Amino acid sequence: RQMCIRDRDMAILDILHFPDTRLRNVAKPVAQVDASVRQLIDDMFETMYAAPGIGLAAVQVNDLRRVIVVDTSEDRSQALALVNPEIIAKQGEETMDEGCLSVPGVYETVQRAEQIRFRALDRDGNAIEKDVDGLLAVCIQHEIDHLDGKLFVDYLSNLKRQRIRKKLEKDARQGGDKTQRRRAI
Ligand code: GNR
Ligand code: NI
Repeated sequence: RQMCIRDRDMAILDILHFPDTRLRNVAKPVAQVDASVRQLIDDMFETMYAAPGIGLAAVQVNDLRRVIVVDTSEDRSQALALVNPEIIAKQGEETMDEGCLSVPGVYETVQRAEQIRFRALDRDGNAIEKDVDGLLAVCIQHEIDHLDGKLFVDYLSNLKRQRIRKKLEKDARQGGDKTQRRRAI
């Protein structure tokens, strides 16, 4: 018999799609970065890279802990896991075309802060504080929004958001988004 305790393997988790009301849940702070949080982080990385995406928030996989993962590098070498992330300063404005794994196939322009300073715990439970800008700053703001039940489509007009909701409801009725269907054939 094997005597050591072994973590289970990583897993690709199901991502919730707008307008699923579970995406409106507000995540709760993590009290301790323990083995179960590290398992969640590993599963979220696998899910994000497989999607593929540049970020993922736990709320998107129906887990209500304040955990996000991001990697905005071309070669997927800049994995960053943040627990209880908080933006402590913002500067400037930037508009960028955004997409979201929970709103598949939709890309719209959103305005956010250009630079941010954030505080968080890393995968080892150590406190980190950092200044970032560009795509990484946009991505972290997008992910922290998810932890507060907010989606990028909330920044669009009611009319645009309603159109997107109808399109995704139709996609769901027809059995998943087009990318997944195409891949399955
Ligand atoms: O993969 C993603 N791409 C992206 C592009 C521009 C701005 C934000 C993002 S985040 C998104 C992944 C996602 O949905 N994270 O929550
Ligand atoms: Ni998203």
